[in-house]
Amino acid sequence: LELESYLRKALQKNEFFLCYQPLIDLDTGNLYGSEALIRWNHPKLGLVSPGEFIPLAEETGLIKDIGGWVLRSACKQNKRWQMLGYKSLSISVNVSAYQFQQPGFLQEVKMALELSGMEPQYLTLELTESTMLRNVEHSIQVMQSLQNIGVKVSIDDFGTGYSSLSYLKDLPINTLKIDRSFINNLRLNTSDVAIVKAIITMGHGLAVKVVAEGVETQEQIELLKELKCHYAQGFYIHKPLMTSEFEEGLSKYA
Ligand code: G
Ligand code: G
Ligand code: NA
Ligand code: MN
Repeated sequence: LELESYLRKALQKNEFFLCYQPLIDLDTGNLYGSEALIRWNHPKLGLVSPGEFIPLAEETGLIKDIGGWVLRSACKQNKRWQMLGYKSLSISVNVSAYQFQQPGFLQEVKMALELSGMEPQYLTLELTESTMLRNVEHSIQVMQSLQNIGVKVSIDDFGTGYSSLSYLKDLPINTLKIDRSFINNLRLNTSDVAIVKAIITMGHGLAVKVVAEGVETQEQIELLKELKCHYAQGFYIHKPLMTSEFEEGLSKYA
């Protein structure tokens, strides 16, 4: 209850900020973009993990405002980086179920794009399988509308939800993001190799991009390259970075 009352005030008190975790293109080694990850710095509690407060924000409906803030902030920041010269830098934003199912969600996305001036093709929205499966018909409609305005849609934590492959062909998506549980222990001679290989092959067949998250070793990178995975993200490449750290990194990729 205390956490909830703190959370209610966090936006107006400016206690949230975003970190950015780089995604690299495995083919070229170039920076593709980043995933925006929310952080909450409370004066008494210190850093509270999103794993703790996002579920609470969902239960209380606060996620609507918080999620809107994340969208607008992430688009604004990415546009700034583009204007520094990194013209094709992309940004991924996590969208939670409650936020995604709101009637005004599409409008909120359009608003974030307008306010930032960022072109839609540089924005990817990450949805989990459980988010989409809450209401498949409605989800497909919203995802289609997003694609109609040029925004990309990614399935986050792919492989951990109710992974029925039957709906995959009907979902308007651009990217599959393989859950880090399959990547963390990925090395030669594990069954994870078979699973990851199958997901990547499926991605190529469906003409969607595949991202591996949770990459923690060079061996994993090599394997993912061999398997023709498009993009990678993980602690081995970079941990989530503060805005200033990300910007310093940018100059090295120039
Ligand atoms: O960054 P970290 O590993 O602590 O994130 C924990 C969880 O919080 C992850 O599942 C991540 O997807 C989620 N998360 C991080 N930032 C956001 C955000 O801006 N919105 C939503 N809905 N979830 C987020
Ligand atoms: O649920 P989602 O995939 O959005 O979670 C993203 C979170 O995963 C980030 O908050 C980040 O802290 C965490 N993460 C990113 N890279 C790695 C990694 O290489 N290993 C582990 N264990 N976690 C990671
Ligand atoms: Na994510
Ligand atoms: Mn994920």
